[in-house]
Amino acid sequence: MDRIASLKQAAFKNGESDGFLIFNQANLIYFTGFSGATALLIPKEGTPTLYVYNVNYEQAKAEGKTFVVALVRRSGDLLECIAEQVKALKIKNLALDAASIESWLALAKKVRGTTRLKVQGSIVSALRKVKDAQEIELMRKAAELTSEGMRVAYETLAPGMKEYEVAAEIEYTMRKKGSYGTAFETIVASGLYSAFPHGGCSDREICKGDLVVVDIGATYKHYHSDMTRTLVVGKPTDKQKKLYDIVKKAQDKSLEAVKLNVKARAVDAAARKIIAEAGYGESFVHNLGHGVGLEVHEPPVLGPYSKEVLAEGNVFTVEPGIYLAGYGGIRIEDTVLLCKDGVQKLTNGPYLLSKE
Ligand SMILES: [Mn+2]
Repeated sequence: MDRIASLKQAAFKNGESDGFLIFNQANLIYFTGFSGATALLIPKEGTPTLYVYNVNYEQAKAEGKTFVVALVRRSGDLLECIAEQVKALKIKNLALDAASIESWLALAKKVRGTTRLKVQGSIVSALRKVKDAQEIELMRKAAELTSEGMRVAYETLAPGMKEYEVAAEIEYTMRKKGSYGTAFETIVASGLYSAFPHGGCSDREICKGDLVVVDIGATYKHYHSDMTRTLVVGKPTDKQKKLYDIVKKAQDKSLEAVKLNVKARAVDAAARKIIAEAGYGESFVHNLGHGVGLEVHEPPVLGPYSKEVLAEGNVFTVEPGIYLAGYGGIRIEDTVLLCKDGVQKLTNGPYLLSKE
């Protein structure tokens, strides 16, 4: 079933809504495959309307063949165009995936007396959590490119290099092999900066003995991926080895816990238990993982407070870490796919603490 048909089934089946308005950029790409649209109106019956500005109009007509393409001449006209169409189609209950407060109030005013608005973003989010075959293929490709980048990170890292030089080699390779861009700003965080989960990438020179957290992601046709490895430039100390083994074991145990219909928080707990038992519970300062897809962070969340249940077709990260301020940090992350018969790693690469 195509994605719009799935949305219609989920949103309109009980008669609560008879139209769905999509504003969120990733959701627009999900339903249209096109990144230049501003809004999409999906009525219960008939052809959806794609709203685009002049700058993207010709491309939308070329790429959005299954939609009515409506030209919006000025930004102030968008809600007016939508309101007219909503009234023409006699939509009584319009669901929205998201809207700014200003847009919501303005649209509500324009359709007052004819149409009620309600937020139903979770319907789209539930669809997007379960990747279809086409999405999985694109995500495999994105993950493959990311793994290539990580291979280059291992090859390149050496004392005396600046963090940004390593990032440049990684990004060059991913791009050269077909990546459309990076899923987020590349992290090459060395020394004390490795203790900051979002340590970034600076002009710092990498020193012998440093822990270096490399967190990267390629994109492929709008799909993201996410992978982290940590290594020591030079010979690791006993403490570095010990911390690495704890994090690796936490990842292994949580991956063992990933199964169909398992609570996401149970998977988080499997990793957290290993780290806590080793005495570093307070130093695992983030969730175990997050969904990946058209966005690098999307549902399902794998954390202690998550209410999600994992299902076939979910793609998410498994990324335990230990961060010790004033010392350094270690994180290991892979993007994985939950299949009928178990979990599959989409990102692939060795788990080596050092090249020595
Ligand atoms: Mn991540």
